[in-house]
Amino acid sequence: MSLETDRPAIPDLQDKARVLRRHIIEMTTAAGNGHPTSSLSATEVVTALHFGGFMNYDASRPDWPERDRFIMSKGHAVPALYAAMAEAGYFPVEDLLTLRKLGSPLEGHPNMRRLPGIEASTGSLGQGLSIGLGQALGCRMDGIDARVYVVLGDGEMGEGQVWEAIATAHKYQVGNLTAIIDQNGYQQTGATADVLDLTPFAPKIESFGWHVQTINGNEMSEVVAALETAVAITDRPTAIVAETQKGFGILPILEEVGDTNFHGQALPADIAEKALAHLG
Ligand SMILES: Cc1ncc(C[n+]2csc(CCOP(=O)(O)OP(=O)(O)O)c2C)c(N)n1
Ligand SMILES: [Mg+2]
Repeated sequence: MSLETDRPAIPDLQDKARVLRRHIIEMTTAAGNGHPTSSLSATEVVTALHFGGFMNYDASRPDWPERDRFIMSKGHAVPALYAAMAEAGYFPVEDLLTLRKLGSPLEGHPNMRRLPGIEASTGSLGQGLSIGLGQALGCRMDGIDARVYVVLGDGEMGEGQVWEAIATAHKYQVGNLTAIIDQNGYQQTGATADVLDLTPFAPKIESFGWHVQTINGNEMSEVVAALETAVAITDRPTAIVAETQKGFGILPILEEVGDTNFHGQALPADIAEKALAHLG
């Protein structure tokens, strides 16, 4: 998928996001483990990047030097990425159901040594933006015109290393790096506001010299518009603060269950069935 002239219509991207959401629920429920709600909040962003004509990649050549890079820094949300990779043709869609199974390269957190197309092994939060910064600088040094996209969690933003990367990206005026913060309001143990409230993110990141936009990250048209703005900026790093909802797409089901964070657990089979029916 490449070239912005190929950009699909918003309803088509919304349909693709629904396909990814179904995969996310099915694979985590089959695994009996995983982070469906963390994956669901980031689904519009992952969908727009992979299928909206933003990322230039070739699934048959995962190591193609000219490719754009995607890093899921909040590595536990990798089911969203696996779903996109399967739909993009990196591996068969049926393999999604091997998530977290012994021997499968679809580990609970992304492993670049085992699954071609994974750009960084993440899961220990806070490291992905530094890795992405290194890759963006590497591309620049090699004369490769590629962009690096990094998705971070709002809880993850409490890691000091993220802010070191933000400062350093400004120092080198890294214009081919885009960070997307999935501000879903929760982290592992509760509301991000209660654990460590760093909102609003935009003025803080802006003060480091970045270009920052704040959007509704579950509204596909806003995600596409923000990415269009970001890719047009090449003289400094860009961030998109994506205000999202954890578990977006199946919120009424989570409300019924009585847990709208529902962190780090798969939906039991009967609830997953309801969630899939709700998604349509
Ligand atoms: C360095 C580190 N500390 C703690 C954890 C455990 N952990 C896994 S997910 C998570 C919450 C992350 O919250 P957020 O970044 O907001 O992501 P969300 O699940 O809300 O998308 C934590 C603390 C970890 N993976 N890495
Ligand atoms: Mg969060």
